[in-house]
Amino acid sequence: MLNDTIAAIATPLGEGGLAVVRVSGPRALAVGDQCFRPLGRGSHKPSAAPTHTVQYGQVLLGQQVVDEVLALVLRAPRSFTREDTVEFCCHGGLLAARSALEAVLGGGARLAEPGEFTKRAFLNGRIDLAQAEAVADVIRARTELALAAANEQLAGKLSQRVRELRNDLLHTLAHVEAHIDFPEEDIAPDTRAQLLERLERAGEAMRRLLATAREGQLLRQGLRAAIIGRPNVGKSSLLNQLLGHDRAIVSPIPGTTRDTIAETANIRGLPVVLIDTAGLRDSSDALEQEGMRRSRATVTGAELILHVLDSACPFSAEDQRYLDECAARPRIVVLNKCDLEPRLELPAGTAGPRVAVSCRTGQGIEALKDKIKELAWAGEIRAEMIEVTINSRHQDALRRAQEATDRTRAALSGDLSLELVAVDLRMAVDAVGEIVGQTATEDLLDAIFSQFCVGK
Ligand SMILES: Nc1nc2c(ncn2[C@@H]2O[C@H](COP(=O)(O)OP(=O)(O)O)[C@@H](O)[C@H]2O)c(=O)[nH]1
Ligand SMILES: [Mg+2]
Repeated sequence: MLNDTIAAIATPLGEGGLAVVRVSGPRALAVGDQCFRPLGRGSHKPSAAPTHTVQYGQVLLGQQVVDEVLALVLRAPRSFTREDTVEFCCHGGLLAARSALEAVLGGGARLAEPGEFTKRAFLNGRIDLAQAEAVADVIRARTELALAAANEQLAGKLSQRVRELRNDLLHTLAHVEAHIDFPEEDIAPDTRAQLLERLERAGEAMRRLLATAREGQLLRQGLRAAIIGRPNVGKSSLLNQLLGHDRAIVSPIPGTTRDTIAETANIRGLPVVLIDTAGLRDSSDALEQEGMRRSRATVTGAELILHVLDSACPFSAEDQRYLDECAARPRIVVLNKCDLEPRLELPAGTAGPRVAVSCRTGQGIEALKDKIKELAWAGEIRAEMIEVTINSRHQDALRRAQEATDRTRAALSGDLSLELVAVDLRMAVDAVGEIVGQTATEDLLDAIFSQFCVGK
């Protein structure tokens, strides 16, 4: 598969300043030669260009000039894919990039699948699987903290810990297997104790890695926070305030927001997916009923509830219903419209922290952000906390490794046959290896790389 040459547009489709057409594979330079005409003194065809140089010229589709470009030439193995690579820096806009891509495909390249450049970087040993996933995390990062975590993983912080763990398990496995090969030599009690101690250490390393799953999920998927409350209390206004721009329609007419709106806000570096709901009140209007059905589903799936109340209105039975509905959920009671004369009296014993805000003046919004951050992430966020943050795939692999390690320990201390011990230990080694791709099936690779964009 790796002996063909792939190509794709690596930039988003649409009008823009520049678009990049990327070509990688053993024939990349030859393909480049076919469709690139160097212009001016000192410019060369890709095959004649030194590595890591930029050549100025034109892309030709047949005899037709389709764009004036800069061609970046990177020779194997000093490229992202470790293959010969040519990148054409075209004018932005759909047609120029598409025509350049067509020229490249006409020259003998084939259209790349999603994530195929990164997959080649992995298959050619430039990065491991956890680092390849980090490439996608970098692209998708929505806050600076999420980006910092992705960059740590790309730099290999997680990979290093996983490799140490796997080596430790392998070492133990080698020991056990050596004894299987010489069954007449019984395993000495102190050797057995040493092996158990090693396994204990490995189990501890797994626990420490698994403990980062929540942060990993938070940084990658964001915290889902539903904004609820009766009509006209200022839910849409609060969404706009927390986003820092107007997204939802704010209006004095109750029932304006009929659909749920979800937008990611950057709150103290954490991505928080804010969901403005259409209200949970009863209505005979079909559209509103559908809106309400979705609201209920949203509220059920949210990890945090922001219950907005109008502090300028007396407490009502409807407010009570909302309070009851989310009594047992992590919740912040947001007392909005604090710029007006206060008329609200909350019932005694209302659970959850309270923050008084005004979406009109912005008062209290920063305090609300602090409270949201506090509930999402206990304590200060320090750099070393985001060095390693595993994703759900890593979590699944580590859990299997942990179970297998626990079984190994039980078997070893219970004097079971060493063959059985070895089987479980091998499972643990393989599960840990999946994280960095040392044990990876074609299905697993497909599942990971198909989530990438084309051209990456
Ligand atoms: N005085 C005052 N009015 C507000 C405040 N927040 C929202 N409003 C007004 O309350 C009305 C309803 O707001 P909206 O955000 O649409 O409420 P929703 O129905 O809960 O989404 C609008 O007229 C807003 O301008 C506030 O903090 N102070
Ligand atoms: Mg609204």
